Amino acid sequence: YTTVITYGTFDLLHFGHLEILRRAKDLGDRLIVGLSTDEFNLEKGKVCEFSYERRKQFLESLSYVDLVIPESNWEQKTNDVISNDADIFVMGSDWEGKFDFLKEHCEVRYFPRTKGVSTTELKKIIKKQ
Ligand code: C2G
Repeated sequence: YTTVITYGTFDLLHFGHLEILRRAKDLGDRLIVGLSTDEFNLEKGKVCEFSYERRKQFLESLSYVDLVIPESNWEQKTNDVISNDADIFVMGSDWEGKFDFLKEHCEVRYFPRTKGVSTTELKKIIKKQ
């Protein structure tokens, strides 16, 4: 029974998000997503279009996602991995190497980002309408 965990803001959910969630789920039986809270997003310098509850609703509607937990700081990943018995930690390649400290607790995998889509780009398109 393999548990996979990943983290993100997942604002304006798009196929780049779907791709990494699909690939993460494909590695195991259960996928947990640490979803950045609105407050933590401010710390990350991100302003979301959708609230935490809305973004959580979107993720929970996906067959790939089994559990959504709040991500409220940079320090919680090790405890999350341990307390959820996560076997594999997954992030997109823009984070390559940044979470290798988790390797003493679980496998760490970075997947290539999906080209041609980003929340930032989507916002630009929407704002032009
Ligand atoms: N992603 C991707 N391809 C894209 C866009 C995003 O593979 N075109 C991946 C990112 O690499 C990340 C995940 O989708 O693994 C979520 O992306 P964001 O919501 O932008 O997450 P981010 O703000 O990078 O937050 O503690 C980790 C942070 O919470 C990650």
